[in-house]
Amino acid sequence: MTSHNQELFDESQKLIPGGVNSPVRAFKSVGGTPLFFKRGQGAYVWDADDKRYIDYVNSWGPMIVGHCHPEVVKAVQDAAAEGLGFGAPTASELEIAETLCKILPSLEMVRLVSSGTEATMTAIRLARGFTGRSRIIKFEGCYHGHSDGLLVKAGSGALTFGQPSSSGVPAEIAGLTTVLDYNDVAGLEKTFAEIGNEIACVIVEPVAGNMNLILPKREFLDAMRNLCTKHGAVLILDEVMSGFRVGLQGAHGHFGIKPDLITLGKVMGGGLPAAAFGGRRDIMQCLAPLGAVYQAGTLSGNPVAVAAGLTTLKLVQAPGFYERLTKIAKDMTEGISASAKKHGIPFSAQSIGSMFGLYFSEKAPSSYAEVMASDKEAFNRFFHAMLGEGVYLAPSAFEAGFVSAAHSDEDIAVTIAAADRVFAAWK
Ligand code: HOZ
Repeated sequence: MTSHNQELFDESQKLIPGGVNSPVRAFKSVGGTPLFFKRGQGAYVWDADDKRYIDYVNSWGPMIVGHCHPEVVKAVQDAAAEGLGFGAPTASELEIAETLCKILPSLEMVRLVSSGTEATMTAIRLARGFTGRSRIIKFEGCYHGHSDGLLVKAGSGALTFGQPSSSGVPAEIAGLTTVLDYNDVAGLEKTFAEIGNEIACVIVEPVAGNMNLILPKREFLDAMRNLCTKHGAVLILDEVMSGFRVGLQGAHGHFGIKPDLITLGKVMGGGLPAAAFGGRRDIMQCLAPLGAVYQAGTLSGNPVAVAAGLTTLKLVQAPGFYERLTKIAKDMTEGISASAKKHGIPFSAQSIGSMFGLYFSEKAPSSYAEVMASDKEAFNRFFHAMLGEGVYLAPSAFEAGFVSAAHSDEDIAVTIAAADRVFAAWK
């Protein structure tokens, strides 16, 4: 019998480039046919063939309370019944701004946008407007959305297809982006010593999740903070992925590092398109209509998206919420690692908060080069075998995974047992 996934993919490719609306969905690096999903509930998603999977992609991060949480769905329905959008201020925008600023003391002011790409793109423009400088620093393998100057040696889908620097980006723009190695303090110091007074900002994922999961070294975080302060550059922590994932206060709260600006998305939209950037008041006051740095959006602060985000942000503040997520992510990575060890397979895994990384290498990588040295073919084989077992992991060796509050202890045990069967048959 033909798979409905295959039929849908065949038809989609006739109308949609590559059959997908975002490249990383295309299964290009793992091979095979992308799954077309029709339903999600709690920890599970169902594909077009009605096969159920335990979901560790969680819409690439947002579904931290699980799919279709009844309170989130109700809030969305209630908001939709009042109006799908006004293109004018609403009380719920104020409420989510208050919520964000209360949870994250680094936010003195915040502006809502609709996607992580918008948030990072605007944060960079703001840093340039504030400093009057043009150059930016990013790190190889970090992904900050798809605006021109950030698609230079990027991670996520760009990395998946072996094209980390996009065609179509003018050399004049790419030339303003200096790319350094993640966790490389000496590289940072050297660059600041050479061109420190030209650097508008450093943008970084404080926990990198778009080249698999890479944890920051303490000295790397401190060096970025100190060098930006010393040279008058803006430190932008891109917490689109790690925000409300590593913990309630994101990676910067976890590590105790003070940003000048942060970017948020994913969880704060509860699955709908809402994102934000914010930080120091003196910088944020440069934004129009107060200042000369322009940014706008018809859908910014959309009431339905804000309702989903607000309700999700309420749910994640429940006592013990992050403790449990941290525990199940750790239980799972330790369980899968122990199984790989038992079967003599070079493998490692780690987690932080509700994010996890699985690597076909002896030890967890700490740089882009180490990620690239891991066994990608082994990951692809594992990915497909786990799909067969009813476990949906990100379809790329270069993405972090996510647990949600809907994953039960039983789901975690089932996943570890599935990995054990896969490794037992590995030869
Ligand atoms: N940041 C997400 C994955 N790393 C984006 C998902 C996408 O590119 O579709």
